[in-house]
This record gives sequence, structure tokens and C-alpha cells, in this order.
Amino acid sequence: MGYKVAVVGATGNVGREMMQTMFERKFPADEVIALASHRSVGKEVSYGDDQILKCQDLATFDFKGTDIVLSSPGASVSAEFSPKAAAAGAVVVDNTSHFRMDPDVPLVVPEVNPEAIAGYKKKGIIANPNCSTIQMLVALKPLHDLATIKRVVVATYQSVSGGGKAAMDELFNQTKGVYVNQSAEENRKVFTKQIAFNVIPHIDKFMDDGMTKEEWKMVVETKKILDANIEVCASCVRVPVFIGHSEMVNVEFVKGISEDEARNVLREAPGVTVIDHHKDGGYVTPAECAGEDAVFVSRIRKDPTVKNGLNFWCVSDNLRKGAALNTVQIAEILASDYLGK
Ligand code: 11C
Repeated sequence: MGYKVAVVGATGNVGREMMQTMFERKFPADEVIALASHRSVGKEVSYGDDQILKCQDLATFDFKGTDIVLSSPGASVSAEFSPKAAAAGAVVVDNTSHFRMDPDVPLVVPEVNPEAIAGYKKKGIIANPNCSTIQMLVALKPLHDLATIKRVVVATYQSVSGGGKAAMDELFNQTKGVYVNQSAEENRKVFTKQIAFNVIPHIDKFMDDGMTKEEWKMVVETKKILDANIEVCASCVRVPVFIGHSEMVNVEFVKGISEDEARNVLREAPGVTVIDHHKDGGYVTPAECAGEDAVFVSRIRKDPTVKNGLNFWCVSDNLRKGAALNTVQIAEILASDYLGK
């Protein structure tokens, strides 16, 4: 017997990717239910190659009998419906920012802290981290095990798909508009500045100290998932790329670590693919990672300005490992190790 799984936010970028990922990885589901807001009721979404699911209304759906909920609507929608689903007996894997820092909700990257999944029993909710945190931690975990990380300085180059479908449309329309003499302003709704042919040093809202919430998430989520002693300084930037977040990561370790040691341990690490030839084109870019599962690591090199420093570049499909795949991987462990159907 398999599981009854509901996908909340089924019409969104991540919801669609979740269903695709579940199908590709043969998730043991007997029934998959697509849930969305009232205005999307009846809208069709595909599950696998040949199944079409009609969206049902999240607001009136009875979660009783549902085993697992994969949730990726807005944070405020999740705040309301994830506890309702958990109260009805389902285990929710929630991809929004709402529950991540709740001490009674585990925050999980399966390659880093799969054991934390056991904590779902407290509230019936497991949180999926932010995409930019996930890919960084998949790469940092094996390095931390080897040489203990003290401090990380990271600059991100994040694709517009992280902002949803409307953000992707905005990049498309502004780019097209340039060739027909339209001002970017005419096609600007989601971003605070022009995104086509531009970069924007601002993702999510501003906090009191001048940090953005996206940057704060990288700081606090790293501490919760990997090690509370690691200091993170993040600068998050939106770039005119449709899919794939990139990060330039500078790491300072407690112990010495050579480039080769880092490269070897990363080569063996789950979820990581190292492509690192120190020559033209010997690195991965976001255009090559869309649709792929791995976190790609390139440009591994010493930082000669500190005692034990290393730099690397990492790229991953933010909708897959950064969201849908990580969520489905959590659900797979939950199903095989905890729910036992
Ligand atoms: C972005 N990282 O690229 C965001 C998207 O906290 O789950 C995911 C926001 C979140 O815009």
C-alpha cells in the first residue's frame, strides 16, 4: 500500500516541479491530490507523462486520511493550512519560510541532517530550507566534517524563478521590450528595479539592520541545520537568469585544508558534482544546471589572505534541489523510515 499525498500550491513553479520530481523518483503514492487557491480550482496540472490532475480548493479540502502534504504556497497560506493538515493527521513538508526557525519544527537537508526528520513528531511539520541555503550546505557539509568551518562569506546570483512565475514573466517581457523600445517600467510589477540587463542587490524584505531577509535566512538556517558556531555573512543578488542560483563562497576553516583534499571530499559527497578544470569553460553555469538534481561545485581554490581559507563556486537548479527535490527527498525518508506503510 502506498501513500495519499496532497500538493499544496500545485499550480506554482515549485508545486509543479514537486509533482514532476515525485513521478520521476517513483514516490510510493497511491493517490496524488493537487490543491490550490479558490481561483485555480479546476485548473489542470500534470502528474507524470500522462496523468492530468484537476486542482481542488485548499480552503475546503478535508486533510483527514492524507498521509503526507508537500506544501509550497505563500508563507501566510502555509501558516494557516499546514497546522490544519497536521492536526488532521498528515505530516507536512513545508517549503515556505514560515516554520523554519520554529524550534519544534525540524529544518532538513537530507545530505546534511537527515536525522532531524525524527523531530516531525512534535508538530507534524518538517520545514524545507531556503533554496540558497540548501545548495550551499550540501557543498559545505563534507568540508565542515573535514576541517571545521569557522566563517563563510557568500555572494549569491539568484535566478528570477525564485520569485515565482510572475517574476519569470517580468524578465521575459522586459527583455523582449528592449527590442521594441518599451521602457522596463512598463513591464515592472514584481521587482523594485529593472531586472532585464541588470542586477538587483535585494531579495525579500529589508530588516532593521540593513540586511535583507534572504541574507538573514542564509545566516540562521546554516546555524540551525549545520552548526550553530558557523558565522555567515551573505549578500544576495537577483540576476537576469531564469533558472539556477549561483553562489561564490569563501570559507575559513579551523584546521588546514588543501585544494585537493577539498576536491576529493566533495567528489565523494552525496548530491555534489565537481566540475573544476582550471581553464576556460571548466566550470558550471546556471544555463547548464536547469533540470539537474546535483549541486555543482567549480572553481575550488585557496584563499591566500587568511590562514585556512578556500573559495568555491556552486550552482544548482533552485526549483529542484533548492525546493522540490529537497522536499521530495525528505518525504522519501519520512515514508521509508518513519511512516512505514
Ligand atoms: C528567491 N530564495 O530566490 C528565494 C525563493 O524563503 O522559501 C524562496 C523563498 C523562501 O527569491
